[in-house]
Formats: sequence, C-alpha cells, structure tokens
Amino acid sequence: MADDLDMLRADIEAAMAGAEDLRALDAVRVAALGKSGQVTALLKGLGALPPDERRARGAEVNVLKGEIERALENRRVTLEAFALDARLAAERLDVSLPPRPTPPVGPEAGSIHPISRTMEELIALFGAMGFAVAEGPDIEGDWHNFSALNIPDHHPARQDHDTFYLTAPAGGRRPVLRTHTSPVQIRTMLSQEPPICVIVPGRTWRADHDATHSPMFHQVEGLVIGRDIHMGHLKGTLVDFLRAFFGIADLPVRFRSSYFPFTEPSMEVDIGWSRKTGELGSGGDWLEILGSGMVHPKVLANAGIDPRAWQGFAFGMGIERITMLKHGIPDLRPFYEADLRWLRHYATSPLSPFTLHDAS
Ligand code: 2NL
Repeated sequence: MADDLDMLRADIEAAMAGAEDLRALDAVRVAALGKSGQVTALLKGLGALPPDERRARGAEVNVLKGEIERALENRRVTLEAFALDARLAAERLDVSLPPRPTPPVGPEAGSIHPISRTMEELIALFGAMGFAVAEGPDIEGDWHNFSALNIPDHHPARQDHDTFYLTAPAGGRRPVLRTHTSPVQIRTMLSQEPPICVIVPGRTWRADHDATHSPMFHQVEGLVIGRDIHMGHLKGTLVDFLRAFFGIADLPVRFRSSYFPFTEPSMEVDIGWSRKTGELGSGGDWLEILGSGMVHPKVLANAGIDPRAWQGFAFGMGIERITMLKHGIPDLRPFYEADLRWLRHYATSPLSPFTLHDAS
C-alpha cells in the first residue's frame, strides 16, 4: 500500500488509541470518515486521477477505509466496557449498611393513594370470591378496544373527540389509548381456555376534562365465563361485592335494564342512598354505580370462545367514582394533583394494608 496511506493509517490508529471516551472516539471518526474527513477527501480526490491509477488507488483507499471502520468499532466496544465498569464502580451500593434507626412514620413515610387502596380492596374482595387479576397494555389496537366488543364502526365512542388516537404506523391503523379495560378481557379469552374468572383493574383514557371527568382515569371490569354461568351468579357476585366494599351489610341494590353493545341482556346497578345527605345505605334514593350484563355471544365468538358451549357475565365500574362515594370525596381533580394536604387526609398507611377483616 502507498506510503502516504500507511502513514495516515498510523496517525488515525494513534488517535484512536488516544481516545479515552466515546466522544473523543467520535471526533476521530469524523476527522477520518466524516464529510470533510481525511479518508473522505482521498476518496473524493480519486476522480481527478487517470483511470488506471484511479482503480488501483481506489482499491487501496477502500481497504484503508474498511480497516479504520473495523478499528473504530473495536475501540468503541472497549470504551463502552470501560464506561460500564466505571459506572458499576461509582454506583456501588453498600447493601450491608444498617437501616435508619427509626423508620419514618406518618405521611413522610409515603402513603397509599386512594386509587391504589381501592385497587387493593378490589383485588382482596374479588380474590376471596375466586377472581384472578389480569393486566394488559394501555396502548391498544382498534380491534381489541372496539371491534371485538361488538362496538360498530360508526359508534360515537370511536370518534376523535372521545378517543385518544396515536399516529398510525406506515400502512397500519391508528393505535388508541384504551378507553376501557375490556380489551384485556378479550386478550384473556383469546389466550386462556374457559372457565375464566378475572378482574381487570387499570388505567383508561378518554378525551374528556371537567369537574367530574379526567382524560386519564381508572376502571375495574370483571369477567366470568363458564358452562352454565347465569344472571343469578352476576347478581349474587355484585350484591356481595357492593355490600362488602361499602361496608354496609344491608345496602339496597337494584338492577335496572340497560344497553351495552358487548352484553345482552345488560343491566345498570344502583345502590340506595340519600340524595340530601349523600349518605349510602338508606334515604330512599338510587345512585347508579356500575354496568353489567351477560357477555354478548358475538363477543365470545370474536374472542375465540364457542357461545353454544360457554356463557358468562361481565361488569365494569369507575374506580375514582366508587372511591369518592365510599370516602365522601367531593371532587375528582385532586386525585391527580399530588397535593400533600389532600393526601394526608385521604391516603392510607402502607403499614396497614387492606385485609378481609376490614370488610365486615
Ligand atoms: C360501565 C359498564 C361494563 C362490561 C363493562 C365487558 C367486557 C367484555 C365483554 C362484555 Cl370483554 N362486557 N365489560 C360489561 C358491562 C358493563 O361497564 O359503566 N363501566 C364503567
């Protein structure tokens, strides 16, 4: 190889060896192979040579270029390993240090947000009735969030002003932020053989923002599929749950016929309260608390379950809403404001987790 190329290679290799970190190495790369780099200049200069010389010289310069690229890559791997070793040494934790003498108590210890608390309660109460917990992604496809649930293409829930849509990938459909937790039940039915008995607590999203709506909120849905699950199971499960959750053994519960695209028949469920005092359990007024129904045969079929062999019930409710009712919280907005004064009042201690004893 021509002497000038050997010299250039020696120079560049020396510079690489001298590069102590990834930034310095990148500067070496740019000086050699960048737009106005030394090797790039040689390649550009080839055009000025007579054809014979150009071919021989071109081959040599390209060999040099390849060697430099490989050497840069080797040095990069070495420097990355150095950087990782340095981080591991600098970020070492002494796990043998003794704990602080007094564990923090009170709100400074951190506390359980009422949403998390209600989720714990739901998991404990439904867990005692045999329900497992299922989870799934917040970003969903249109099919899992809408079509599988028998929600037609023209349904208002699909409109842009109700649903957060993400940018579509090339040639694909727009992903959505799930507007309910139902897509997780669809995923559960697709991936598990019945019988199925799950609740799905989780975050949900709708383009709605006022005193009683937040663009991000929480729901819990439940799904029970068996050979002969009927409305008696639905009714017993929900009455028992509501009485245990609100801690009122004789809480009045009323089932009122309704409509959802994914259940047939569908029922809304009301509990007794007093409109005047806001007190639950008596007062002669009714308050809507959740939606429910027998899973629509089309939804079972969409999720790969034979509706002639299996049937079941489903329900859904808002976690903020049942939390506000249970604790007399008047306003939705502070749930997401991380205001310590509000949390000191409504959050609970991590040292006293919910147990079934709390649901008398
Ligand atoms: C409400 C009503 C409801 C469901 C949710 C459901 C899910 C599947 C199949 C059938 Cl995969 N149903 N979920 C059923 C009835 C009511 O929610 O008011 N939620 C806040």
